[in-house]
Amino acid sequence: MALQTPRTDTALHDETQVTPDRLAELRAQFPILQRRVHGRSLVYLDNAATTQKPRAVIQTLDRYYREYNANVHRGVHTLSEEATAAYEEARQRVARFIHAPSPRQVIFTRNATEAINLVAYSWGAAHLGPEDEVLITEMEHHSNIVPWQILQERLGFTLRYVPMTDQGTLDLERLDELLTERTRLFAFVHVSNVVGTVNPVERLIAAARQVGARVLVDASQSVPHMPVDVQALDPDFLVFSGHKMCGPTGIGVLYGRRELLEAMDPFLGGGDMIREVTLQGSRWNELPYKFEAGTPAIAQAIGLGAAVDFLAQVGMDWIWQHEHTLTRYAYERLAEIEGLRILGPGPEQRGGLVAFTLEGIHPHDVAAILDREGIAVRAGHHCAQPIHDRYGIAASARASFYLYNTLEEVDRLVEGLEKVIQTFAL
Ligand code: C6P
Repeated sequence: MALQTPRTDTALHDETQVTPDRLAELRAQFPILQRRVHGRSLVYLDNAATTQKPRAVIQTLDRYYREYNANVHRGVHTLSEEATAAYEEARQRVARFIHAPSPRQVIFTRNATEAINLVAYSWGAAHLGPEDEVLITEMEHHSNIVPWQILQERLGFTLRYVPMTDQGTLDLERLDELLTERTRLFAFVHVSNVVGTVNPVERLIAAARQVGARVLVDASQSVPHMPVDVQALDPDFLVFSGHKMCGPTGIGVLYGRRELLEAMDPFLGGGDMIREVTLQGSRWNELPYKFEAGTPAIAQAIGLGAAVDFLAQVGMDWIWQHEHTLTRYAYERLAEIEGLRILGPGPEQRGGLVAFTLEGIHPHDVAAILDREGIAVRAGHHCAQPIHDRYGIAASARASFYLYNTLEEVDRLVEGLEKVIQTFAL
């Protein structure tokens, strides 16, 4: 298991016991969970796509717009100073949350996708040529495939893939052969958004280091769900999205090793990322501003700061443990359903999600019928077509959990799936 030493410093609740009281108290902080959909109480199981927002985050956004909405780093007036202070404080909160050595190493982007593109264009374009290789895996989300394919067209490097086993884990036996002295970058997903596999991130980073390759970790499905310590892991780059961890949409994070970020050229040009502009040329601002051109997502960053505080208070160990309980239960109950095939490894090797197919029933039909029961799951290829190709299928249905989900909701899912099967048996 790729979990690191559990953090206790910020966890106010260190009990890992998932009690009904504790859950009810947490659920009460998410107003949307009171909603009814098609006359049924909402069962929200699409958390890998995006999570719901607690009152603390909603109120933070509301307060920003009501009380101190202004542009940052530009004005000397009170509102601008307050907005700047809150924006920079959010960066510090995020840095603390992932144990970054300095907030300067936390670059705010729009999302994980933009963070990967930033690395591709700012680092990749300067370091990759026809002799080089970039290694990714068959298990990646499109956002960690397509930027490298686009860049490959331009720069002519070789893009290689670590294959996936039938069990939905990485074929680590192939690693020695795939990581060579030509590999400049190994970019891989920490937790898969389809098969749920928790990859052995320490081992993968150590293997990359042996051949001198840089490492990018796509932590979109890990940072929201488990303690992640970037100093303990020590990747060169690590990315994630705010909206998958109780934060607003439109805000993501690139964490980077300082000397690499210092040496990289900007990704986008414009206001705020410069120290000086003349008609002859420009000089870049210091970190992190060099990578934050234009007016940033101010409210969203401040909202993300509130989200990481909320998660730290709940306790990342507790969240991981709770999701594991739900996943193990879901895995067992779903495995009882005839014709249902779960993609990926057993519950001990996976994060809080289960993607599956139902024999003879299209995943979109599964999701549409579940929706009539008030249950939100995702259907499709989940922006990971190569994984589905690997299994010879076009799509799957996926239930993904978060800190507010309950065992009763897993039961509702199973009942819903029984209805789906009955509908198609008619
Ligand atoms: N996966 C899902 O339903 P963005 O869109 O940039 O916030 O996140 C991209 C991304 C990158 N890596 C992984 C492992 C992901 O799961 C995602 C987003 C969502 O599975 C939306 S497609």
